[in-house]
Amino acid sequence: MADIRRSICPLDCPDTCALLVSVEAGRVRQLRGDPEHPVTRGFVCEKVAKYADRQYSSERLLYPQRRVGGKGAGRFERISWDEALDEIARRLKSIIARYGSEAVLPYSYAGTMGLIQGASMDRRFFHRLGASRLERTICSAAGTAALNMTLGRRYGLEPEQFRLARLVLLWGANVLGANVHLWPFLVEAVRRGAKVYTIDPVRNRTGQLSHRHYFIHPGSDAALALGMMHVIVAEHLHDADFVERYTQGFEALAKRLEEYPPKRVAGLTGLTEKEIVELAREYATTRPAAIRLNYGVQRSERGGLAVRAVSLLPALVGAWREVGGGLLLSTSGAFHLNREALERPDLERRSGLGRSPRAVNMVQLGRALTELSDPPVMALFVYNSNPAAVAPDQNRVLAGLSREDLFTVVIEQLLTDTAAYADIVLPATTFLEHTDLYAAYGHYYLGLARPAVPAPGETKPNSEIFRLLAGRMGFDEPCFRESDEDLIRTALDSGHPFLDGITLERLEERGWMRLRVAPQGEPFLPFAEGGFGTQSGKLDFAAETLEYRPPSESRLGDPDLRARYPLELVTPKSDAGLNSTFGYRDAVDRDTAVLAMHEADAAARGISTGDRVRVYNDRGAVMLVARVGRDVARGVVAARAVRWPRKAPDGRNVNALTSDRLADLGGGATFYSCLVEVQRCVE
Ligand SMILES: Nc1nc2c(c(=O)[nH]1)N[C@H]1C(S)=C(S)[C@@H](COP(=O)(O)OP(=O)(O)OC[C@H]3O[C@@H](n4cnc5c(=O)[nH]c(N)nc54)[C@H](O)[C@@H]3O)O[C@H]1N2
Ligand SMILES: Nc1nc2c(c(=O)[nH]1)N[C@H]1C(S)=C(S)[C@@H](COP(=O)(O)OP(=O)(O)OC[C@H]3O[C@@H](n4cnc5c(=O)[nH]c(N)nc54)[C@H](O)[C@@H]3O)O[C@H]1N2
Ligand SMILES: [Mo]
Repeated sequence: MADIRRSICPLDCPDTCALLVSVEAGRVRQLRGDPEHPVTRGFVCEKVAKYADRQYSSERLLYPQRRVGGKGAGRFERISWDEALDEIARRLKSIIARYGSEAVLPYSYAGTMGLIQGASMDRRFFHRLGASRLERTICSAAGTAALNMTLGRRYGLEPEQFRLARLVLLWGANVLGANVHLWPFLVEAVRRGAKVYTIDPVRNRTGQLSHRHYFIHPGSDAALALGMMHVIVAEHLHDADFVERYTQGFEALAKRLEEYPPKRVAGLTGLTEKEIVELAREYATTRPAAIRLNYGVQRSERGGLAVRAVSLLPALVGAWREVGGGLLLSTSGAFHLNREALERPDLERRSGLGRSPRAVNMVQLGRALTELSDPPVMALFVYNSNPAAVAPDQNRVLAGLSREDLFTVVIEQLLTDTAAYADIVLPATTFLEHTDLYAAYGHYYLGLARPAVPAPGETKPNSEIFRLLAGRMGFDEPCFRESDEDLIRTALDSGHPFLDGITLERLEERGWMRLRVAPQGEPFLPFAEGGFGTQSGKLDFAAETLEYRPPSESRLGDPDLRARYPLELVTPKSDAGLNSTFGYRDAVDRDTAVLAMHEADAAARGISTGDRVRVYNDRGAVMLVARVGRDVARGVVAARAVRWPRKAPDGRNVNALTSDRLADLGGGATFYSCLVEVQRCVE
């Protein structure tokens, strides 16, 4: 008989599902969605339904190992935990003695969204050590900075309310692929008569199923939003009352908008003048109107401005007033957990460095490993991330990871491309084997998960590994002895009203609870009456910052570059995977091997569907298989991310092409501002 255990999906996805896990004889059999959870609603995506394949994969790391072959060769010998921890402590101490503590660089991202295994003991450890600080910018930094500037708070429209919208703009949002639990609410809205439009350089499944699809030039979203605002203000379709009460800077905005007439915006975005005018009118006059903005729009050189400009729209038309109106990019700002107490940045003072350590932007890992001096990075500590696959400018990253004098520790579940470069590999538990607390960024439910099955082999949770390392390094502060339960209580103890009544014990009952964002059963309307998180409490249009220029790597960018590399490459996520987490799946392998091309661009290069093509620029090259059609506009090519490099023909994925240039805000990544040329391979 199977036991049913509750869990929470740890993946970096807006849906953060509540799961029911059936366990038989100590093994996970099946994962299902919790039918009671208002957003999960009883179903999970295919990759998570099949998570047992990952859990029990032959690639699973079960013991600590030490490198015996060359860097990257992936040849290891089994060692004991004591040997591994002793060797790490010895190497760290000698590197710190010679180069100083900033020669140590942690590298982690969102392999798990759990706070305990993602941002607690590990952060304490590196703060206490005085390691270089990692700026965790690879995903959402530009958009985060932009939302903080405009709304002042990362709150958004609740997913459950989309069912009441009459118009939904899916703006850089592949809902079916990367946020599938929003889909049923859209289906409900459509049944009630709503229209759904997609704005995306790629027409994926979501675009195919929408009422209208707008092929927008990559990185030009700010121009479209400004163009829509131009029409709205020129035709007096804005909500003058909302603007008057809850915003500032409207006069200057109106002046700025004169620079964005539909004709100019058509040239910048690829939409026609008529489309821009009609979209603006429909958006301003349909109530409630919802925008699902996703992070695809901000992975560009103008990504910060794009999110700023789009997030002004609902305030301009007063969409925040209604249930079912407004915008959703992230809800994460509502999880007012006590992160400071979890991460303890104050421990830096005890590191002996005498100041705050330098910051290293994770987008520029390749540069950090190959160019930083004073001190150079001599020890790299990777966990919850797979930079050999996911970081841009892959050739530089791999050159850095190949350095014989770099001491690399990787804590992993599977032998990833990054782990293959490690000197020491430590085996980590999965979410089904450890305890964690989960905030979300696509809804307002906080989750708690206990192990569903025992940890296999000698795997350990990250929190335990950093506790052990702290001991080896002689850190005797009591905070390094706190249990995972202590850490959860610490996180919940922030005093914020949204966490009122939410305790570890109450979370244990069902595994999840709604934040107290509104009284029970009532919708949360974050900005219906203003209440923006800015200093003045008003949304500031800040017109002086609303100046759009095309990205340098785009069809309207640097003329020399676009002459050599005339095609704009976007590399959005694969429906079958989650970044590189499911890189072992054949479905991911197939999906990420394809380059979508417009038929005119293909014809000009003598390329047909099924041809092997070489995609290249100054940074590198990858081999893909062409799929010719009309899924992308002319001038754009698209390949899904993120393939395991070692599964690709020459050990490189699309990140061999992407740039480590930073976005206009927040130091964010610019994966989707990337010019390339494509050529047919002669076999
Ligand atoms: N199945 C699956 N789900 C996932 C992930 C995954 O890898 N697979 N990844 C997770 C992660 S890490 C994140 S951050 C979230 C959010 O993930 P998102 O950032 O929303 O996902 P992407 O697919 O990268 O981008 C969304 C859409 O934006 C489009 N896009 C690209 N450039 C532009 C542009 O300049 N303008 C406009 N308008 N659109 C553009 C892409 O073609 C894509 O359809 O999803 C999560 N969910
Ligand atoms: N070309 C291109 N590149 C991209 C993107 C893109 O759209 N296009 N998207 C970017 C985005 S949005 C993001 S968020 C990044 C994602 O980058 P990452 O956060 O690095 O995501 P993953 O590739 O999924 O790698 C997560 C790793 O963490 C491991 N892991 C999971 N749980 C645990 C745990 O509990 N302990 C330990 N020790 N390890 C664990 C998994 O096994 C996995 O190998 O990629 C970025 N790269
Ligand atoms: Mo992400």
